[in-house]
Amino acid sequence: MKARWDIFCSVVDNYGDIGVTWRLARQLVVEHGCEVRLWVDDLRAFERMCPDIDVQVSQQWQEGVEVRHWPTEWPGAHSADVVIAAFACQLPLAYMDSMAECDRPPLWMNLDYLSAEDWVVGCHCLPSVKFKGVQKYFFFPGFRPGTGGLLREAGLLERRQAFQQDDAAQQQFLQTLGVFPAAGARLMSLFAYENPGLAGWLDVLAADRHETHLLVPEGRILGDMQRWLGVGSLAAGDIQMRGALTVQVIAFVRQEQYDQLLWCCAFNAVRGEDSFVRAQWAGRPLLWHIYRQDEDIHLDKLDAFLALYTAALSPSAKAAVVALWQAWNTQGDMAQSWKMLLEHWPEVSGHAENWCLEQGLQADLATALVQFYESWI
Ligand code: TRH
Repeated sequence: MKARWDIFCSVVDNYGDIGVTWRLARQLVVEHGCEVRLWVDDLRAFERMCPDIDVQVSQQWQEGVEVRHWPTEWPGAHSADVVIAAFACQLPLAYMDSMAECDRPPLWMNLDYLSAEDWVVGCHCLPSVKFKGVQKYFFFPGFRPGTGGLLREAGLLERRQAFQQDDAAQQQFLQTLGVFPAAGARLMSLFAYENPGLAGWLDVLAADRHETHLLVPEGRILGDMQRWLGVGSLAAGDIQMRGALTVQVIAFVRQEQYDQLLWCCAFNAVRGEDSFVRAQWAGRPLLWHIYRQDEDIHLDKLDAFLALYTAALSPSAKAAVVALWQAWNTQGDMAQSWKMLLEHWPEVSGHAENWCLEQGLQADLATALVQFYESWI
């Protein structure tokens, strides 16, 4: 019999919560034959990356996943065999009661935030709290052996490599977005939170000898972009040119298309958690705008990832990557650090592919979850 999984997603803000759980839910269905219900409290955030979502209905099927609206007033449902609370969201009390009433209580896990910090390995799969005898476990994604790994669909890297070797497919895809980069222009994408460091970076891109075509999906960075461009508003379809820099605002695309967008670009600025991972699977140099946390604890996470990511780089290339990422996240000098990065472009590009392939050797997160369940029953 197919194992039944319930995944609970409370959208705190932005798109990472739903981005991760939607990706996981699909993969469990398609690759592991699981029966998955995805409970989401905010279908509008979901609709942005999956426009097929009907925000008016409480139950619908999307790509084999049963999508259930999770309203404030719990509609009632029996416990599944595996229950995932994403990012420490609080399950409805009545649902937890139904977990405890099962003859065979479910495997209950908290799917945690992604971090490269050392302590993650020691905490992965440890028991957490109990509710009426039902044990909850921590499940940590991560970059090192001994963690839950990263979400990666089967064949993803092969599909990505084939696409990157197929110029016509890339051009065709870009055309569907209304993107026609000039021959030889460096295509880049920008997905970030508000960031005062943007102006310094754009200054240096505009003054560069080399042309850059910067694709900006609609979102939180547009205010800073408007200020730098000196325009009153920006919307999908707008194109602005300043020196060697072309800025093009594009609509927020479907989640699958966002992958293709990253694959087309020579450099991707990403943020949060899911786009950060997808940019790594793109095998291209990237810049991470980390999600800000109280007391700057996000900076420890940034350092931990940088230490791991840059370990195989030469000291000067490492310094360039670290300087750029630190500048982007702590309002440092983007112009200077971008120039440093350009000086190490071939090494940093080669490294992005190597890092991706190396990470691709680990079991992916969905498989790791299924294996954990199978060893638990
Ligand atoms: O949107 P994010 O900043 O999300 C989060 C949340 O803030 C969350 O609360 C926090 O915990 C987490 O970051 C660390 O960034 P993220 O994680 O990259 O999620 C964005 C999702 O949106 C991802 O699945 C990719 C998708 N996406 C599209 O589908 N189309 C697009 O055009 C773009 C730009 C993104």
